Amino acid sequence: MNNAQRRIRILDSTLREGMQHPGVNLTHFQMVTIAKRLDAIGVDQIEIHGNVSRHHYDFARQILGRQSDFNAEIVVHCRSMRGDIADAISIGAGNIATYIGVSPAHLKKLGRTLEETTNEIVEAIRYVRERGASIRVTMEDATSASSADLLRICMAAQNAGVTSISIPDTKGTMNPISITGYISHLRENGITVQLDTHCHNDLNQAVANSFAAVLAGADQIHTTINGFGERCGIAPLEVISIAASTYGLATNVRTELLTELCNDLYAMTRITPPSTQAVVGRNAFSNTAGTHIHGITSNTATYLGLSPQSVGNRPSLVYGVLAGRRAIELLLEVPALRSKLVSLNLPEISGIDLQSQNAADEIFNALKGQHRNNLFTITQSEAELNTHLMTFRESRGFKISKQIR
Ligand code: HCA
Ligand code: CU
Repeated sequence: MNNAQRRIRILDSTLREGMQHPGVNLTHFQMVTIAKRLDAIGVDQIEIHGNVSRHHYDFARQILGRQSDFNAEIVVHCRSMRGDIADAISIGAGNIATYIGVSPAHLKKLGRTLEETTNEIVEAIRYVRERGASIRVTMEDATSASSADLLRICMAAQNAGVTSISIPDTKGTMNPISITGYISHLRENGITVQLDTHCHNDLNQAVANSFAAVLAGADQIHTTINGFGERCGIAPLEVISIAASTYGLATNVRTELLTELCNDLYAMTRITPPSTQAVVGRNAFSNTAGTHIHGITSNTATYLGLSPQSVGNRPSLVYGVLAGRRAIELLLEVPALRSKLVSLNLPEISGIDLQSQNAADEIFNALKGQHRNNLFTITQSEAELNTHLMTFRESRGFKISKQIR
């Protein structure tokens, strides 16, 4: 499929799903800050809680009072109940998202039949439309219902005038093939309204499932910053947005602002960022093994498939027991890196004359004698690293090959 021109929409739910992440407690000031940053970064919709608590309701009132300051639409998430919907509309909500369980387990929990639930959905749509607002209906636990039941209930919602429908993988048990089956079945059988995908990450498939859903016909992906949310969270904004452009799908997201936004949310919540986090993590662009550093000193395209700069992150070279000779030669032959090495004042290599003929061998042996693999790290901006690599290649008389994209 050629997706070159296809644009997908992003709904960010950090201020709703993300608030359900253990340890995330933000003040109104912090929540407004996040909302503004999400708006500046270019998401299409920002989802918030309705009257789930006094704290959230007061925030909703505050943000809805300033909707004209936002390019993104503000969507208020609430139960499929008149009271909740009325409360949201009374403080200015123009976009309502109601959720109601449609799987056998959820119907049992609510003590309702599928037909009764369908009637409630239709009633909620009518109620919201009469009040001039738009309505998304979330078919909670959709991926545990049968495709046939899901189609029936979505068709009833579409006929009642729903604006969009969310098909969440509430328990995170889908894989790209099974979620494709659900979305394709809806699209092939007359569901034409906007479809949202909201994939939980319990099996680490949230990103893959979100793209599978989009390729099968969904229009909008739900994300949160850092993937925050219930249990293992949902698809992370930072990965979805850069992956979209890597896969040839357009979004409005200014990806170069992602790393800072993700780090700022960690700082606000005092949650420790995992070093392995994709795209924005500390190690997302670090190379450690001698073979890797050898690769990128020849051609950065060998081991870096994304540009750190495109997501606001920085590349780094981590030196330790696995550092190869080439990695050490790079340090010695590029003046800026050599002075960096000197300034580190490492006991492991103290006493080695860096100007001597066999300095590289001596450092190599000294590092090999260690067992740690993070004795020191050279972190650079992408431009600086590229310049260093070029200097190095030139000093060795290499043909200048490709830089980091
Ligand atoms: C919830 C459930 C939900 C809803 C998703 C959506 C889910 O926490 O209320 O509204 O699209 O995962 O099913 O987050
Ligand atoms: Cu969810």
